[in-house]
Amino acid sequence: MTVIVAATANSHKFEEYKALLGSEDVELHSLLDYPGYTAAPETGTTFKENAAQKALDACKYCDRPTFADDSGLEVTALNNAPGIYSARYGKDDADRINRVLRELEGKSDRSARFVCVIAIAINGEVIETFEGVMEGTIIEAPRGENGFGYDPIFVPEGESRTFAEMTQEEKNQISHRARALKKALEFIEDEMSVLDDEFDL
Ligand code: ITT
Repeated sequence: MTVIVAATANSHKFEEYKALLGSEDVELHSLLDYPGYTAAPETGTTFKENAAQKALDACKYCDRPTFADDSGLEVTALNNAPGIYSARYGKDDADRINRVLRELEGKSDRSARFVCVIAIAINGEVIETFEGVMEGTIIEAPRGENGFGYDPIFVPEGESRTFAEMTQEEKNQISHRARALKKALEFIEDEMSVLDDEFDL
């Protein structure tokens, strides 16, 4: 069975990937399986740059096909903040959520989107990146216990519940992460024979 590394130390992301990839013929490791590895600080200016850097660094260290996820929440009325700074917007999830709600006070446009970019690296090379987006709305106060991060204040388009009020399975049907992964899997399926020849997977 092929071992693939999900270059994330975020256990919530990893759980979502495990569920999404459950039927694929792969054994999924996360960075928590490589305790000697410390991810470098994120210095990119886009999700794509950060995802590529995370995938490349981890691929070189783990010597396995690797993918990384850089993701975050873009709020239209906040000039798309917190964006790539989503994980660094406060000291913990509650603090980050409160900051977004505070900054949105008095603003009528509450539209937002979650963005996820997945980068795939094989043999010390970034092969491709894939973006998934889920549009939605920021509500006035958090609702729900599931998920992680900004899920309790985000209602995806066409839904009345927040991501945190949905089961993981329901979130995984429509999330930015699932959308990016679907594109990545389609690419791998289309290019598998080329990748296999080139990289001897
Ligand atoms: P890794 O870099 O180790 O993967 P991280 O949490 O630092 O973990 P990012 O730099 O990509 O990852 O930051 C993503 C942040 O964006 C995450 O910590 C949440 O605050 C937010 N976020 C991303 N996807 C989310 C989701 O599905 N639901 C809620 N919040 C999410």
